[in-house]
Amino acid sequence: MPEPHLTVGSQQPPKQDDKLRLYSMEYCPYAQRVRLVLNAKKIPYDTVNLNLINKPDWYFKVHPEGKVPAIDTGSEVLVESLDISDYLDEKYPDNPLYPKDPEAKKRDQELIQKISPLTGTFYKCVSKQGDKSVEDWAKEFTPHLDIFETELSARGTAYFGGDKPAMVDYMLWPWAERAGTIAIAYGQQLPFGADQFPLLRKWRKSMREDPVCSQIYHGPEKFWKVVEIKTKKMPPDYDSI
Ligand SMILES: N[C@@H](CCC(=O)N[C@@H](CS)C(=O)NCC(=O)O)C(=O)O
Repeated sequence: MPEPHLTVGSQQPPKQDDKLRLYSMEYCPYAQRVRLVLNAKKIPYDTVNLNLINKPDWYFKVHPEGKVPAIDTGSEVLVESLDISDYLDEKYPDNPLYPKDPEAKKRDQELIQKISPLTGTFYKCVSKQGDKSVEDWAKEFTPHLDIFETELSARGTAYFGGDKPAMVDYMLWPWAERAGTIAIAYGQQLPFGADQFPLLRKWRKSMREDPVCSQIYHGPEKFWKVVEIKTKKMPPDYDSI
C-alpha cells in the first residue's frame, strides 16, 4: 500500500536521521524515476506522498515551487528528477547506473535529455490536446521514438544500459509504463506499423519484468484515473486509485 497522500491541514512527518526522505506522489513519473534509482541501488529511504492538487502549506518550505520529487538528505534538499538521480548515482557507488567512461556517460546523459520532447507529446496526446486523430498522433510520436529505436540498434543490447537496465532505461521507463493509457483514452492503440520499433517493443517487455520496475508497477488503468482526475477536475483522492 502506498503511503497516504498528505494534503492541506496535515503536519509534516518528522524525519528519521538515518534515512533519506523522498517527497513523492505515487503516480508521478518524475518521482518514479527517483524511486527506481533508489530501489535499483538499494538505498534506504522513507516516502512522504503529497496530494499535489491540495498541497500542504508546509511543503512550500521544502520545495518553494511545491513540486515532487524532492529528496531531503538531512543536510540539503535536492529537486529535479534527473539531478537527484545523478546525485544518488554518484553518492551511492553500489550498482553504478552510468558507464565508467566519461564520454559514454556524457552520451547517456545527452540521450536522457531527448526523453523530454517525447513526454511532452505523451501528455498532449493522453489529455487529448489539439483534437488530433490517432494517425496524426502516431506520426507525431514517430521521430521521438525513432531516436531510441536507433540507439538500441546502434548499441546492439537489450537495454540502453547493456545487459541490464541502467540510468537511461530507468529515466525512460515511467512513460513506457504509461503508454497503454493512450489506448484507453482513444479506445484503440496508435496505428504504428507492425515493423516499427521492434527493439523498443522488446525493451518495454523486458523492462516490465525487471524486478525494480515490477516492484512499483501500476499499469495504464490507474494512470488513466489520474489523467481523469486532472482533466475532468474530479476530487483528487489519490489514496483510493
Ligand atoms: N522537471 C521536474 C518535473 C517535476 C513535476 O512536474 N512534478 C509534478 C508531478 S508529476 C508536480 O510536482 N506537479 C505539481 C505542480 O506543478 O504544482 C522533474 O524532473 O523533477
